[in-house]
Amino acid sequence: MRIDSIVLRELNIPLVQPFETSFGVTSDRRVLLVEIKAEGLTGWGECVAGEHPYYSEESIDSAWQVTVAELAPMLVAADPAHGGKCPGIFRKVRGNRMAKAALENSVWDLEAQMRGIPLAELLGGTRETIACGVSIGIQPTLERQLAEIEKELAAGYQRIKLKCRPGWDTTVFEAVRNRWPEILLSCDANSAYRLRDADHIASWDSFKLLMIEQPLWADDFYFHSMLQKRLATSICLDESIRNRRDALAALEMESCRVINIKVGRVGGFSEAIAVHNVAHERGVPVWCGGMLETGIGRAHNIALSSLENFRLPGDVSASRRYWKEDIIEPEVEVSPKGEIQVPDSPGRGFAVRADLVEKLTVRKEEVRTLAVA
Ligand code: OSB
Ligand code: MG
Repeated sequence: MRIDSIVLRELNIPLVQPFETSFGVTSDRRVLLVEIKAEGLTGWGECVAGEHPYYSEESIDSAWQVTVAELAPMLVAADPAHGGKCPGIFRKVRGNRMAKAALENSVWDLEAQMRGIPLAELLGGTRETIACGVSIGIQPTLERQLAEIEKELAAGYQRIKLKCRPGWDTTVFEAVRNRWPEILLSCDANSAYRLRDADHIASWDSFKLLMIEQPLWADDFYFHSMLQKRLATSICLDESIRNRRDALAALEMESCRVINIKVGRVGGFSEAIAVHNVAHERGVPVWCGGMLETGIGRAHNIALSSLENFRLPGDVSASRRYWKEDIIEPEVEVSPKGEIQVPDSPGRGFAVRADLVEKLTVRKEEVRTLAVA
């Protein structure tokens, strides 16, 4: 495809409510969007890097820099025919996976439009609906935590994930299990524990959690494998899995029994599909993680979640949980059964509200192609 321009934008948007994890609180999102114009069409991508390099090494500022200086010029020069070509095009640049994913995903988005097929179909997805869960941030009080869960269960969500850390764990799980003995319940520590906490973590087996997400270091497989041996509950890895090889290593070492796939964390749709496939071949379920995305990243997550091995409810929730007004139309809605309909129209299936995007933009930069004589 002949790329005419790549536009980067930073949008500032307040979350409907602050989101607290073991690594900090987010109240206002700084979102990096990329817009690729080619052959009269526009592909969109969202860079899921955070405001700070806390979840991973990347931040939206590092992603902006590497996109403008390295990745966007490489993409323009390569003239990609297919989203799957992007990992090869970007290979010289180490890491920076969230920056790469925003561009690669825009190319897939464009390609689906060019072919006139849904993005989900282009990715190889088969599901017509996807199962949804919610990730609930650490709350100021236990009462508030219970009230949040009650609200999300009433909305139909199929799985509740609680953010936890030392001091906000056992008491909370116990109160939740007493009130709701049967719900699908999981927790996510975002690396807040150490192997010396193994007995403490093993005591959660009595709560019948669906999984414990990323209890130990963000770059670890080995100690997770030691911990997994001491637990009845499955470990799910998030931060540790950067690519297909990591997934393979983690499964070979039995560091986890479930994998959270975030398309930004693994560098784009190609690698996300590869992680999905390697887990599928080994009978290990995956689910789609979230990074407090706007509608663009959310639409891409929905398409990805339509692949067969996304067998557990994801952190792909309704627009209204995050934003007063989302930047796509229609907004993402979750049915009373806790499902999202996978769009069957061409491309991402959600229109981008250009006026609103423009209004929320605080920084913009265009990478233009050199006119070829
Ligand atoms: O670890 O899954 C995580 C949000 C930001 C950074 C890391 C994580 C999360 C979430 C939120 O859990 C998921 C969502 O988008 O609702
Ligand atoms: Mg996580």
